[in-house]
Amino acid sequence: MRCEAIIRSGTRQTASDITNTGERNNKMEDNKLYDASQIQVLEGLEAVRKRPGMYIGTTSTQGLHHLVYEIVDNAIDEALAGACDRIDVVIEPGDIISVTDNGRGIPIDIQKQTGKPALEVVFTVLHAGGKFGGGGYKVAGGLHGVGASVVNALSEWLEVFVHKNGSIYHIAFARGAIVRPIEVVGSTEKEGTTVRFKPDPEIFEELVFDYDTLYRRMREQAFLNAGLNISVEDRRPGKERRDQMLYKGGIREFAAWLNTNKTVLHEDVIYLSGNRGDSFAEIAIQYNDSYNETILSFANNIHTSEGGMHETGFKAALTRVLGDYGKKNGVLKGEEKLSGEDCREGITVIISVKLIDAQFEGQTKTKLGNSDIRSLVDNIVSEGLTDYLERNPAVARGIIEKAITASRAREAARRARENIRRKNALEGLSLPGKLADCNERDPALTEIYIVEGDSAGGSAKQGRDSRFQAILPLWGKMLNVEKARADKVYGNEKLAPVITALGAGIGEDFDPSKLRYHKVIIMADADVDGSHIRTLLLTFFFRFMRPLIDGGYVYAAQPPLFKLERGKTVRYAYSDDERDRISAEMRGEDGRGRVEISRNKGLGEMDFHELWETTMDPERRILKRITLTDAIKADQIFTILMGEKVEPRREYIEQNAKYVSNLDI
Ligand code: TSJ
Repeated sequence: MRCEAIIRSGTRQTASDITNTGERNNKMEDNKLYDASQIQVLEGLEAVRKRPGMYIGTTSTQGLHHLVYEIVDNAIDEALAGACDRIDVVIEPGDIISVTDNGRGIPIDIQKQTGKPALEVVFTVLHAGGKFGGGGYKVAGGLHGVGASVVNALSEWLEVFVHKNGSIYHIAFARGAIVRPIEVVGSTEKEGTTVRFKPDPEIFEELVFDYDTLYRRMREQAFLNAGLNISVEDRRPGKERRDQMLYKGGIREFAAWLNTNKTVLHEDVIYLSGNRGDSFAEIAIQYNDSYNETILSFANNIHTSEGGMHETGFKAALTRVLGDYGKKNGVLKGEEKLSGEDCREGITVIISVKLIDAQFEGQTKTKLGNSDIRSLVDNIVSEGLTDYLERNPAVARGIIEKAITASRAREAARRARENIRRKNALEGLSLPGKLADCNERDPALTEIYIVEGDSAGGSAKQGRDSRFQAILPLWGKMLNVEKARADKVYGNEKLAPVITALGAGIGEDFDPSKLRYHKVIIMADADVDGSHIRTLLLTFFFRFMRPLIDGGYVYAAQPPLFKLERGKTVRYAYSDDERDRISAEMRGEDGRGRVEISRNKGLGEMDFHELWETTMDPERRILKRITLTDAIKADQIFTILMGEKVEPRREYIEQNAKYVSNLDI
């Protein structure tokens, strides 16, 4: 497949050579021709080795994995042509990759234009990616649309076995140059292609493949290509693993899989598809009862994370279809209207389009620019979804009611925000009663400790430096943010004081320049309850005050794990290692006597002096800055812990039983 394009660019090179060398049939001239193109080949691949970044983006671990995608994409092209139905990817010992398909085998016959076997041309002629002619859809080959020759140029060695016409053909290269020309090495009844390669340590900073990275990518490709059997196997010693993926339902199964652990509004995944000319689009939709929207879109099997015309067409049609349905069936009253966001609350959608000549735009070239795809997807969804809703009134009612509830909740949230704004304007900022504020007014110099429990709150208030440290104790019932819409969050007795104390608003209104403190420190015990409150706050910040996390304003205080006493000397340790080191130090002072070591019982049981010394004094404390990754992790744990599904919760607790001793949920 890919070699059609390669051969075509080879044609172009040869054509100019022909004008230079004159008569084509002359044997000597033919050799010259061969030499000339050979030189071009080497120059081409040398360019790849000189500037690998231009061809694969980066020589980091990401670039390393990109090599595998390039090869696999070629095998997927064969599957798209209907000529193969299985692809096996193996990480061999020594981080060698092998990719095998059961397609027709790369052609080995001599190309008239180049005088070389197609198999050789595929791996030695650098071709520009992107435009592929001929029948069928061509994957534009990962991020940059370049092919097998680039992988070859960047491999210490690469070899290919082609099973075809009853024979096994073999060819081998080193850093892009042929070291063994094509020869028959055996006989076979099968057909297919195997490519084995070892990435070049002269090029890549990192040579170790990550199984999960490859596995996830291959799983995605298996979802996108219904009926294609893909396996991934790790044969490195100690890492042995194998996964086999085959999704007969394709993107229907993709959508359902994304909704695992969620409560779905309708079991049946809505599947719509259609084509116009050479373009094909398919859409799979399944709503769940959450408030999140998950839209994954693809063009020619490439994830378009910046969206583009296919997503735009989908969103416009969805909003229109649900609005029309609501009006027609009298569920939308009077002036009531559904916004696009209302219609997408709780939706999980996969949009996959295949087209010739895909235009990738945007910052990371992951935004589909072909405008005719917008109307194609819009038409498919307009007609197909309207029809589906007519035929499935129960599903239709579930979806439309969810959108209407979303619309009303959004309106209520807007009013609640207005109220807070108006109240603040009238009364000035009325701070929560339990907040012990600091004296300093410059937010850049101040910090707020958010503390669970009144007793720890009391010690913190006594122990703090009130010039720049504020304390906010939390009390009241935990709110399940997973199940709560914005309007509930504003009024929640546990979270409302946090919102007012921080002073920067919430949701769309959140404005970090209004923050009253530039350090927001969560202080909780190192036990299960502590981790619960940390998870709650991080999830809350993640969902409703995202810039707070992105801006690096959030920290976790680290109370010491151990207290070490010897006579009148008291010291604290924050890790096992530190405990052992300090204990040895304390013993070493006069060689005799015991060091009393106690596990720290909790914030509430430290007196204010201890709390200041160990956890609050900027000179001595340890603060952990919370990153987006921490917050995402918290959010996922939260979904599992607070969501309605019992099974994933049980699984999570079982898996983490060794860390969590008395989880009470
Ligand atoms: F990337 C690659 F080129 F190295 C590569 C190509 C890697 C792997 C694993 C598979 C392939 C590949 C190419 N599998 N199958 C093909 N098929 C062809 O190249 C092919 C076969 C037959 C015909 C035909 O017209 O008969 C045409 C083509 C393009």
